[in-house]
Amino acid sequence: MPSTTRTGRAIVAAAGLALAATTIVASPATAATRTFDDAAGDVAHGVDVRSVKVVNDKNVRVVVRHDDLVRSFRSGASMTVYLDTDRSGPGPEYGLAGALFEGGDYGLLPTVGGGWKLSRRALPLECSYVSRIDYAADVTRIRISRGCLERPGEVRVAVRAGGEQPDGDIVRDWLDGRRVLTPWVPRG
Ligand SMILES: [Ca+2]
Ligand SMILES: [Ca+2]
Repeated sequence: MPSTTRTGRAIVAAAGLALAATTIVASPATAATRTFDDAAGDVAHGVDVRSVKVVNDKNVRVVVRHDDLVRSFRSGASMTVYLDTDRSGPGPEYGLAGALFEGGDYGLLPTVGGGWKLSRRALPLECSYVSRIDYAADVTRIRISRGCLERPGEVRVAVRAGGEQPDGDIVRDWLDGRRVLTPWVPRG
């Protein structure tokens, strides 16, 4: 019967779409959201990056999941989220750098010299941004108003987390690899 055939095709097509979405995007929500996974346990420190979600919408939001964040400064945990907002300029244009222990400071800084070095001095950015740490969920949530970033279209990020082990060794965990930027995330 024709109606059965149509239904069958529709189901096959839907299954194919669902499979493709699962393969390419870990958490499909809107076109403006992408999630990127990183290896678990590649550094022996709670700051270990597990995944990074980028939301390019009303604000630019970056949600980083870690293995285990703790309040104590002894973790030495820190993170820099580099933001590439302009294809025509080399490397990322901004970096949000901060400590991931309780009471730690953070700041959004422009990059200098080809993208990976942060300016020592913050520009007087007349915009709002915030970085919040959830120690129970082991998540860092960053929200940056578009005005801070000269109202970009698409954006992409690179993430570097670091920490100090009890013996004093410093470890680093880049999302994917050193200075590796994610694919571009379109404006939603
Ligand atoms: Ca990792
Ligand atoms: Ca750039």
